[in-house]
Amino acid sequence: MRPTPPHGPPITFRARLHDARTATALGRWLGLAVVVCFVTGVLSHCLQHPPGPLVDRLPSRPSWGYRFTQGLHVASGTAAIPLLLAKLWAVYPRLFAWPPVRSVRHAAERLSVAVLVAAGIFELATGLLNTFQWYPWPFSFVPAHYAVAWLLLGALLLHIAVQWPRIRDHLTRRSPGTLALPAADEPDRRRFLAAVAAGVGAVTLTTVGQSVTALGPLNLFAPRSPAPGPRGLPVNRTAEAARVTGETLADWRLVVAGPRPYTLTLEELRALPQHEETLPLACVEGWSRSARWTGVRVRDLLDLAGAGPNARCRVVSLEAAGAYRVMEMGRRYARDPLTLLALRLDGEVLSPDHGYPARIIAPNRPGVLQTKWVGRLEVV
Ligand SMILES: Nc1nc2c(c(=O)[nH]1)N[C@H]1C(S)=C(S)[C@@H](COP(=O)(O)O)O[C@H]1N2
Ligand SMILES: [Mo]
Repeated sequence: MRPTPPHGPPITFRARLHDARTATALGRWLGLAVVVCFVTGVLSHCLQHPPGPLVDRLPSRPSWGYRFTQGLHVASGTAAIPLLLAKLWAVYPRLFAWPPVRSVRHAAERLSVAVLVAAGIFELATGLLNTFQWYPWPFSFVPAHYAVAWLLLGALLLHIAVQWPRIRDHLTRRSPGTLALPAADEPDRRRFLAAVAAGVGAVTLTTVGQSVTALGPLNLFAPRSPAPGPRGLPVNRTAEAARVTGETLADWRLVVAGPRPYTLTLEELRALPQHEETLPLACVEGWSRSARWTGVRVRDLLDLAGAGPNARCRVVSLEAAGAYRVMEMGRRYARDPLTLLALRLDGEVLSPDHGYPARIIAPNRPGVLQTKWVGRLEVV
């Protein structure tokens, strides 16, 4: 006698689940996730590495803009992982079709699918490992992830064009004649798609807490939140790693370069008008958290140095070396009253890991540009 499985009938392997209908149903969701991920990724790239003409045009509002779009970038990329796995499972028998090449057109089509699959796996794998700050490869993450994104988009558009007749049939709910497919979903297909949806829901709910504060308690798998730094705010690079020590800070002065250069001690900086703003720190790796920052407006500091209304600002950290030692902000960020040289976080003096004695916090900016351990501001 065969044992009865506890939860309904056993799921048997059916070739039907590998048909075009399943592939198209999954492709619709995977395509949506990839497009959202692509658009938010290009946006993030523009904010981090603004092309010349955009430097002074990038908006500093809404202040939560980058937090939202980068949260969406990481969430849509994470959701795409189970979708891509399901999609590959649905179509894999076709990847071994025989003969491998029937015509020039068929060869081109297969080549485009190969590029699509390879670029998709590359983007999701490098993106996921980046959220863990783990780089087990010889190339530089940002340029590679960005370049392959364009390759992926091109291959995706080509794939949609080639598959358009099937996609159209699916969307208009016509039964494709040549494939003799059932018009309606059978229970096994519905179960399969429901399982994929449950998988997507599960990975999303257990990671999105890294940027959606209300879902923080469910955040089981995202790398950042489980080990928050001082004052409940994660730290990517510690003062120790940046080699900013007591010695570096011994006679710290803020140097402001411009038409009327000056320097300030920490006491003098504390004596200037202080402003308090609630602004998020939104890391490109997906985590974000809002905090209350207190400090001096960068605008005021630049004006004291004789900056004009169109001045940009260059910020130099005390850190000896590192990709984020020098940062530039365009006019709109430099003039925004929310942009602070912060001295306090949630009411307390900054901890060394959060950038003591002074750090930048600006609205609608990637975390990598929120420079810590500031030693020098330059009017540009
Ligand atoms: N000088 C300097 N500033 C820096 C960094 C850095 O490596 N060096 N890391 C940045 C990154 S990637 C992020 S996400 C934020 C994190 O700020 P926190 O460590 O205070 O949470 O700081 C930014 N400021
Ligand atoms: Mo970051």
